[in-house]
Amino acid sequence: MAFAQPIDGRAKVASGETTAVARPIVSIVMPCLNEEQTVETCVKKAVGWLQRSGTVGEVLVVDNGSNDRSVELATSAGARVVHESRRGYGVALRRGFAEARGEWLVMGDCDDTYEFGDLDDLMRPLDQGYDLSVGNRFAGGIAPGAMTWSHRYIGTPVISLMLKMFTGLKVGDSQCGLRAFTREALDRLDLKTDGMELASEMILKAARRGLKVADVPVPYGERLGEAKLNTVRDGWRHLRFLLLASPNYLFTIPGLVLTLLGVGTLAAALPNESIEFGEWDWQPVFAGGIFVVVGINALLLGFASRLYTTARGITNEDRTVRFYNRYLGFEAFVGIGAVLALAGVALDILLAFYEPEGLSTLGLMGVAQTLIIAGANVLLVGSMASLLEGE
Ligand SMILES: Nc1nc2c(ncn2[C@@H]2O[C@H](COP(=O)(O)OP(=O)(O)O)[C@@H](O)[C@H]2O)c(=O)[nH]1
Ligand SMILES: [Mg+2]
Repeated sequence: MAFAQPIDGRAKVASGETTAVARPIVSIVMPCLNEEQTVETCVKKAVGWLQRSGTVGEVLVVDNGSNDRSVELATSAGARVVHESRRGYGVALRRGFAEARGEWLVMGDCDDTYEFGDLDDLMRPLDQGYDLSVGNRFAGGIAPGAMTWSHRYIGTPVISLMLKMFTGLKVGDSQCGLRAFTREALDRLDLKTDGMELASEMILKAARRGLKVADVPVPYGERLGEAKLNTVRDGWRHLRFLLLASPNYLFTIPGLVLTLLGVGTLAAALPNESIEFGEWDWQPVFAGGIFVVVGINALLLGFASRLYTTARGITNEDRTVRFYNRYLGFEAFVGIGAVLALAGVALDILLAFYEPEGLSTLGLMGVAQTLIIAGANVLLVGSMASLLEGE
C-alpha cells in the first residue's frame, strides 16, 4: 500500500527495483539551527537510504531561523523545509512531527553525528511491532571527541539512572537524538516540552504508557559546527522536567522523612521537664517543629504537583489521586487543616491553666505552635491543590 501511493515531496521514492521491505511511509525529521556545514550531507544520506531501501518517504528539515545557508542547502539536497519561529529543539521537533506525512517517523540531528545513510537497524524493531526504537551510542561506538567527558560519564548516565528509578525502564542511552517510532506511538506520547528535555520526556512517557521500546546500537560521530546544547542550561531543563514529573522523589519522600524526624525529635524532647527558654535544651523543640512544618509542606506540595501532573497527563492517575478526587477534595484539606490548627489553639489555652505532669510545658507550647502553623498550611495548600484538580 505504501508503494502504491507515493506522497508528494522531493524525496519521494517509488522505485520498484529494490528488494524492499514493505513498510509504511517514513518521514525523517531533522531539527536544524545553523548547520550549514552538515545539513546537506545528512539530507542526502537520508534520501539515499530511502531510495536504497525502497522506502517511500520524505526528509523534513525544521528550521528555527538559521542565519546561515542551512535552509538553502537542505532544500537543494532534497528536503522539505518547514519554518518554525519559536526557538527550541522540542518546539522544532514537535512542529516537524505535526507537519510530517509519514506513518512512521525518524528523528535525528542534522550535524552529521548519526548515520542517516543506513537506518535499517533503527527501523527493524518497528518492522517487528515495536512502538519506539531508541539509538544507543554507548553500544554502537562513540568516535573520539564526539561526546564530551561530562556528557559521557555524568550527564547522560545520571539522566538514564533517574529515568530508570522513576519509571523502571532501563534505557541504554536516554539522550540519543536518533530515534524512530510509529505515528500511533507519537499520539500516545503526547509530547509537550520545548527544549532538549524532549529526549527525556519521550522515554519517561513511553515507559509510563507501556510502549514497546527497543534499544538499537548506533554509531556516533564527531560533530562539525557549533553545538547547540548547553550543558548547564539543558542539563537543568532535563532534571527539572524529570523531578516535576516525579513528585514522589521531589517532595513526598523527603517530606515523609522530615515529618517523621520532626515528630520523633519533639517526642524525645517533651519528657524533659527542665526545658528552659533560651537554653540549649530548647533547641530540639525548635528543630522538631521546623522539621514537621517543612515536612508537611513538602508532602502537600508533592500532592499538589501530583494533581497537576496528572491533570496535564505527565503522570498516570494513581491510587492517592483517585481517592482524593473521588472521596476527599477541597473540603477534606480545609477540614483537616482547621482541626489541626484548632487543636494547637486549644493546647495553648489549656497550657495557660494547667501544668502537665512529667512533660515540659515549654515543649508542649512548641507542639501547639507547630500544630497551628502546620494546620494553616494544610488549609491553604489544600485549597490551592483543589484548583489544580483539573476537573
Ligand atoms: N530547529 C531547531 N533546531 C535546534 C535547536 N537547538 C538545536 N537544534 C538542532 O537539534 C540538533 C541537536 O542539537 P545539538 O547541538 O547537536 O545537540 P547535542 O547533539 O545534544 O549535542 C541539531 O541538529 C541542532 O541543529 C533549536 O532551537 N531549533
Ligand atoms: Mg547533535
